[in-house]
This record gives sequence, C-alpha cells and structure tokens, in this order.
Amino acid sequence: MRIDVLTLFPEMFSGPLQASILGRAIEGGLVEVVLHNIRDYAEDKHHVVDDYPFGGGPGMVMKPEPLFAAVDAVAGLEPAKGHVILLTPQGRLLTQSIGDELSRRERLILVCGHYEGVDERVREHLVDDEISIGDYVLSGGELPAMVLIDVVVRRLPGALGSEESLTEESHAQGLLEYPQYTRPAEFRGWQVPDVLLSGHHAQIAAWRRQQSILRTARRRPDLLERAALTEAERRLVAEALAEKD
Ligand code: 9D3
Repeated sequence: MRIDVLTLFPEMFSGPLQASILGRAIEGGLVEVVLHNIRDYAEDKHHVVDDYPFGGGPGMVMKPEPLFAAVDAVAGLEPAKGHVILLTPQGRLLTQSIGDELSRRERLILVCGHYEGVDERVREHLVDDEISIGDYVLSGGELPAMVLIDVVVRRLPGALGSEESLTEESHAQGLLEYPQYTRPAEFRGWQVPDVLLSGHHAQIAAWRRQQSILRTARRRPDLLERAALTEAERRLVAEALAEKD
C-alpha cells in the first residue's frame, strides 16, 4: 500500500511514523508513506496557501489551487488513482470497519486541513471521502491523519507479529477487555484475584468473559447491542445495569 499525505506540517509526522508497529511496517516495505508540503505547490512568490473567506467572517480558508496542484502531482493513475480523503470535523466518524475498508485499497491520499477550513470546491471536486476522528476540536487534520494511518496499517496482512494477531483476534468480540495483572501477586497490599493464580484454565476463561461483559455493560452499554451473548449472559447484563444507579 502507498499513502501520500498532504500537509502544511510534514515534520509533525516523523515521530509516530517511526515508532512501533507503524515503523516496522514502513521499514519492512509493507506500506510506503510519502509526505508532501502543500506550501511547495503554491505557485506565487510567497507560497500563500490561505486567504480570507468571501462574505467575511473569522479565520482563514485554505485556497484551492495548491491543494488541486498537490493532488494532481501525487494522484497517479497506475494501478489506480488514489482514494482522496479529507480529514475534517465534518467527515464520517472513523470506526474499525471504515479502517478495514480503507486498508483494502492500493493507494490513499490524505489531505490535512488547517485554519478554519478548506475552500468548498476542494470537497466537491477533489475529495472522494471525508473523515473525522471524533467530536472534539483539534488544531488541524495532522493528528487525525496519523490516527487513520495507524488504524489502516495495523490491518494490513503481515503488519502484526503472530502474537499480536492472536491477541487482536481474541479481543474482536465487541466487548471491552477484562482486567489484566502481572507480577507481583501482591502489590502494596492489593491482591491479584485468586482465580488467575489457580491454574484452572476453564475457570480463568469464564472469569475473564464475565468481567468483560460486566465492564462493557457498565461503561459501554451501546456496544452490547451487537455482542453475541448467551441467555445467562444477558441476565448478568440486566443485573449489572439494574444495580448501577
Ligand atoms: C473551532 C473552529 N471550528 C468552528 C469554526 C471549526 C474547525 C475547523 C478546523 C474546528 C477544527 C478544525 C481543525 N480540525 C480538523 O481539521 C480535524 C478534526 C478535528 O478537529 N476533530 C476531529 N477530527 C478531525 S479531522 C480533522
């Protein structure tokens, strides 16, 4: 996979792209991430990339010409034109399934907005998709682009080691994780639950499943609608929710 990133702040990407799973995937040639400074595509002497909004109002708007020029320069036609994604607070909310869907594409082109927004013609005629990472205000599309790259690259076949893939699979049940402990068995007087020290694998699995369900019921009841639970587990959920308030 190849991912082109169009941004006014390419230097923001160096840390996250080098660390951990992402760094390994890039090193190993699983994905190529190419950064482009939008300012390099501004044709005027001072490389201006923003301007005042027509009709007045606060803030600056990103001009269309540098963005169109940048996408034209990197889009490519072989084997396919990249899927152009604008990171914007007005986009569809990023989910795991959107990440999965995007990870099956050959090429992505991520456009990071800054200032109050981008000229509407960019949305209408340049961009194929618009994505937000959540309902909170950030300073630009760079952090969201890094989040999206992480979500997508983890899903590429071969990005995770076999151990990591197995952990991934065991957590892909639509429930929150169960509590985890490591040594020491007692820390500042706080004990690890006995069942985890018992060596009874079936009991441990049952305890973990119950903890996952209770935690999900209390913290993220919205997730339970899609989880596959037995009748007994549904009763457990009902009890947990009843004692909550
Ligand atoms: C406070 C300014 N807002 C009202 C006029 C508009 C606004 C414009 C640009 C708010 C944030 C931004 C910069 N953010 C992004 O470009 C962005 C973003 C985000 O802020 N939150 C979640 N996902 C994303 S994706 C891109």
